[in-house]
Amino acid sequence: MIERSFVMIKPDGVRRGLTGECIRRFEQRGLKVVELKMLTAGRALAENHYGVHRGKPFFESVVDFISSGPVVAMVIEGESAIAAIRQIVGATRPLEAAPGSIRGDFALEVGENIVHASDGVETATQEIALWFGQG
Ligand code: DAT
Ligand code: MG
Repeated sequence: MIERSFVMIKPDGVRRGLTGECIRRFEQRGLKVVELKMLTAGRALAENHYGVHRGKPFFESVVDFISSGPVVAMVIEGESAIAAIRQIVGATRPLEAAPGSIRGDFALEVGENIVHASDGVETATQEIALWFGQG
């Protein structure tokens, strides 16, 4: 199935100059970037994006973090894109992320794990609408 995923280089990834490295890995796998923009998310957008985590102890810190500086927001398309991208990104906790994954290669802390990627078809649809609008 050809799928679309919402992918974002988080403020730590942008600050560390890892945007190109991340995009290279997605493209090298055969996936295609179909939308891309750089922006700094406001509080409302950040809270909406992480709405599923509202009430969890780390909610405030992830919202603060994601809105702390510029991010690169993308829609990436391809065969089984959602699972393929999660594989390229690696596990949420960098110490559990396989070497060779983005988080396994470049991150140490769960709070600064470089990239966000949609975790399913429904969340991808919601996140693409949230960040790029319906049109
Ligand atoms: P993922 O980004 O792999 O989809 P998630 O949706 O479970 O992970 O969590 C969203 C982000 O919130 C994650 O990238 C980093 C942060 N986070 C998750 N669990 C955390 C925790 N236990 N402590 C601090 N931050 C956490
Ligand atoms: Mg998630």
